[in-house]
Amino acid sequence: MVAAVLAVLAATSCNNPPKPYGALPTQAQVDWQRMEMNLFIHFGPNTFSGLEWGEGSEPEDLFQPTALDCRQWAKIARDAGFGGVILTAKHHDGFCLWPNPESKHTVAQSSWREGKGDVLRELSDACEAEGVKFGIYISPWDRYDPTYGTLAYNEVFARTLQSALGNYGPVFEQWFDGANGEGPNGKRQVYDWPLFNSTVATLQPGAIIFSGVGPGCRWVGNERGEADETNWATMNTEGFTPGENPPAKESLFGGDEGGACWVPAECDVSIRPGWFWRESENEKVKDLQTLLKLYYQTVGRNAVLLLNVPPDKTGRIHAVDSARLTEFRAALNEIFATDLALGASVKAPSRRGFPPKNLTDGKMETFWAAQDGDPNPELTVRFDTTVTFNRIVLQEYIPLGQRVAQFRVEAQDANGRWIPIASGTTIGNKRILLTGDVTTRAIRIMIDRSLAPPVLNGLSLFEDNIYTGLNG
Ligand code: FUL
Repeated sequence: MVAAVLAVLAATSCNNPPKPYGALPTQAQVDWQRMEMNLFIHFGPNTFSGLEWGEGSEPEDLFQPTALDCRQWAKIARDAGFGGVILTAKHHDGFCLWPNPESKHTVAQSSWREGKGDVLRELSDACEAEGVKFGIYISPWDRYDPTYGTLAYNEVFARTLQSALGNYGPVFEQWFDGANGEGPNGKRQVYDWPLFNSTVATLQPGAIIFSGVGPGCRWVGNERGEADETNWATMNTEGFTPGENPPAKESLFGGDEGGACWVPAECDVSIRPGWFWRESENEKVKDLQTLLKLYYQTVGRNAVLLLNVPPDKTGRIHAVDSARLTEFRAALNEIFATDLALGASVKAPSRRGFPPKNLTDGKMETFWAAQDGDPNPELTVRFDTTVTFNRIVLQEYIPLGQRVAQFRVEAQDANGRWIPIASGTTIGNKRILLTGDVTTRAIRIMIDRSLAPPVLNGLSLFEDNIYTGLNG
């Protein structure tokens, strides 16, 4: 006990801790961002019809997975390093993958397992067994529900949320799709977002709510798996609503500097051309180089990657996709196996009782903080021997807010001269800079602009011999 208290004091060594700056994350948002990657599962009648957007008129019997295996999905997610799985419990066609008492268009009306099947149950059990988190996508747009386009639908939808969020254990993320077309009677719906969000918050207070404006995390504004190089977790959401009245594309892509709310970006992208499985796309599963590129331009740019890997008609993830994820994990393990900066000596003239060596100790909860009022702090890292690297990873201690707006990195050559090797704008939870091979005994980081004294908790260097692209 005493040892634990001493360890915490040593970790923060805080007689004078830095003050938080601006909008701040909740603990759930910090935990969510540090998960880095989640698996998206698009599964439902479209898996069997080949459509991307089902019409709502599909017979319930169309849904006939022959060997549903949610345990396989959860295991694949865990083995590939995805912290959570998010399932399309109801897509735009309205078909519910659980027996939702609010609807007559669900697994309960299907002959599949004689109406006794429940994919949400199987997946939540599987996630618990495999140690990954369980998340739910529910489309507000519904092309089946007869009340769609009337006030009554908002109540039906809130009760649908209750049924999905109230009966299957903890949910780490609730995904609200922004698509909003016409219902079966040709009408559109004005959604009651305050009702929907408060329903989620009441039933699952820890759940991160995804939508075009959060409040938990925001859509990045594209479906190609890319966040902007300048990416703030903060955004001004006032006056905007999900779907219909979105913030500007640039705000979704890169956040707003000094924005009033903490709504980090999530990048949803499919491993295949479509969101749902199709035989014809088995040959078009993204290759390893593309997956690595996605990783660098999402996780490496202060965002979370939500990679869609849709199961096939059997209800299992196809061998092509699972093999690709195995390759992806092996590559990431290899690239990030050896942190060449781990334990390196760091000097920073500017500090406030938080030693700069906290940057290279490999821990998330220890940090270096620049002195108040120091606009351009500088850090110098020296290595015992020459190191060769081509990836620089910087991390801000986000529980205290996001601050850094511009920085440069230089390396010392054999003659002692400092040579520019990289520059960037925002850092946030994680920024990975891609460089050519750099061989040196020292680097320095100059922070040229920061909204408040910088607080960094990570500086790592790696040598990636697998990804051949330059974009990151
Ligand atoms: C979009 C939907 O229309 C697509 O079908 C898919 O679910 C994607 C993740 O979101 O808005």
